[in-house]
Amino acid sequence: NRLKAGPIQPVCFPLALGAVRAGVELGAAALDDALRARLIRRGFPDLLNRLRPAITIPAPQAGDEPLDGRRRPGEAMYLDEIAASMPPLASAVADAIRDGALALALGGDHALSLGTLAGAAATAERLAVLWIDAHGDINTPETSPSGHVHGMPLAAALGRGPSVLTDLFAETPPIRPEDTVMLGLRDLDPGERAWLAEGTIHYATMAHIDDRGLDATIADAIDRLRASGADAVHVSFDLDVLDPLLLPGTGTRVYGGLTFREAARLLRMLRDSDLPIRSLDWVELNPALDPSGGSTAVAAELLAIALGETTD
Ligand code: 6HN
Ligand code: MN
Ligand code: MN
Ligand code: MN
Repeated sequence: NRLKAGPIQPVCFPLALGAVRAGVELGAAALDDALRARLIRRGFPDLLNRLRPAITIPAPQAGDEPLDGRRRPGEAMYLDEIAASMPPLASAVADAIRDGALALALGGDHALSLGTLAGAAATAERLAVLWIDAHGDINTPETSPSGHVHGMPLAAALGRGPSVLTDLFAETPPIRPEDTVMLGLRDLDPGERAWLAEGTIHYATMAHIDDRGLDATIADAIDRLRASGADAVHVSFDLDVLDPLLLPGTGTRVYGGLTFREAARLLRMLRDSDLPIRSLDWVELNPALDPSGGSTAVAAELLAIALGETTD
């Protein structure tokens, strides 16, 4: 489990086209800076020493057109630009993993997981996925209410969606729905609910977490990922899984999310588990939506905990 020990390679990918919302591209550098500043300030030199200098992969920009939410029905906005930007990100992630590091993708919006999942899958025989998010991100252009590609990356990784996205996984071993676990869901679109009702993807909504209890739900998820037989696990952490009262600086806020202590507990359990976690996404921070800076601080503090900062 590379969360706890060994080198960490931050890969910044300042993408906003998947969310179609300006400001989320600022999250990548803000997170890298805030994480390092926190570790210096709080005195965690060992963790700071694990952090390699960040690599920044260029992300496509909107160009002359203003970023806005308009689209034609069935269209996925900026689909070709986003798809074309993913191979360099996938390569950077695969290189970091092959080099023995934790690949830490800092976003940017969640469409970047198209690249990180492709990169992680390329280095594994069988990749399992833990998706921690208020949303399912298993839309296709047909089921998406928004046309925003950040609601589609997991679908494409699992083989559903436009070929320009699913082709990103053409050369990798397939990522299987039965090796996928989702946590924290509370805003699902009709097409996403229909897919989950097929019963193959393992998922826990916030209501399930409340009914079964957080610890038991997390233990179930870890057991499931371990039992999959996968030789590598990718964790994708969408900051909107946190309650918006805690983290308002994200574009698709949904009430009823994780508290700081619940998220810290989840991350400590993952960090201290025996899962072969080799890559991590930390996405959807939009510093422009929280001028107080509090969202960036919360996002950096939880990331530090995920990577082993401890006051135990
Ligand atoms: N994210 N399900 C909504 C959509 O537009 O497809 C929201 C997606 C949010 C995506 O937060 O990564
Ligand atoms: Mn989300
Ligand atoms: Mn199963
Ligand atoms: Mn997401």
